[in-house]
Amino acid sequence: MAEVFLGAVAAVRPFGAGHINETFLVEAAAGEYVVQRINTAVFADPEAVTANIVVVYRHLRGGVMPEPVPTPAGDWLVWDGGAPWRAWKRAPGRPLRSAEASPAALRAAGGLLGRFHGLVADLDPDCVTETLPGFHDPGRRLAALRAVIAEDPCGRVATVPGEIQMAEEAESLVEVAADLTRRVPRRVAHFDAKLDNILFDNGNAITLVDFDTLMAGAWFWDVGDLLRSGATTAAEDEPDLERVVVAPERYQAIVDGYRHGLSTAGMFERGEDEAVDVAGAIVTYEQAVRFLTDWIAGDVYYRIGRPTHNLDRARAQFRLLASMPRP
Ligand code: GN1
Ligand code: MG
Repeated sequence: MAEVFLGAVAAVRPFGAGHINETFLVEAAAGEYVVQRINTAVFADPEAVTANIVVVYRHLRGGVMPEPVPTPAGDWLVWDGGAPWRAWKRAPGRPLRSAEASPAALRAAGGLLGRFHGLVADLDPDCVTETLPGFHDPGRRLAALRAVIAEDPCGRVATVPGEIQMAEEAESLVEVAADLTRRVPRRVAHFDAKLDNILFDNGNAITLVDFDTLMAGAWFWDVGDLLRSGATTAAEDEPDLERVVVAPERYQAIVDGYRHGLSTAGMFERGEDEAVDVAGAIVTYEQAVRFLTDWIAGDVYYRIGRPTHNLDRARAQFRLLASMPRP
């Protein structure tokens, strides 16, 4: 498939750690490329996903985001084996695992996210399509959890009474998120701004990757995802729950970097400043609910690497929530 985009190809290997699409690193005559097979079970309208990416890429005029690569015929997507494929120039740098990221690196990551928001602040949110309706909506996610609990398709509800209780006990975050969502401006946002989606070079955060979820909505989802994934040294799926705790200096480094990045490149409007302080808790809660839902549903959404992967992920996110600053 890579040949359609790039001509002769020297080597192809699996790349990255995404849970949804399949990603490959491709060496071609002109350099290294990232070629991806888009999962249409999740992204039902890959043309719209692509259009969102192209509109934002053109607006940014280079920097912050890798360069999408069309085929020589000018197509962004090529269908093969029933799935759409696309290509990017490989951006320099690599993601840092949370345990490797110093507070200085986290400050840089926050700064990059803030700069990205500043750069898209003047882009009309109606330029991007809502490709995954209701994507960031803890109320909808909690409703989906309750529905799958009622159905219990794999008999797994009995394995997670404590986690279900935690999901219900933190329900107040649903209203906190809904209230903020009503008050803050609608923006262009990344919507998957976890640490894994930031490339570093020599401790500098240089590029954001994984723009499939570019949509219109509140910015706080992005800083919340960065806090969820970077404020602890533990991985998202850490089985040793003792390790899953927010380190205040890491949390603060992200918030400071983000505020600084935004203030140099853009600005906050109504409610956005206040939203930063609860964003980590909101996104951690939403993610915990999503992983728990997928565990009970029988691992139908996220790719898993071990049988209890979604259970481990859900437990880690609920544990993280316990030390995440919140109202
Ligand atoms: C998924 O595929 P990946 O790893 O980029 C998910 C995000 C979650 C993330 C958790 C479309 O992203 O929402 O936050 O896993 N993407 C989608 O790591 O659901
Ligand atoms: Mg993603």
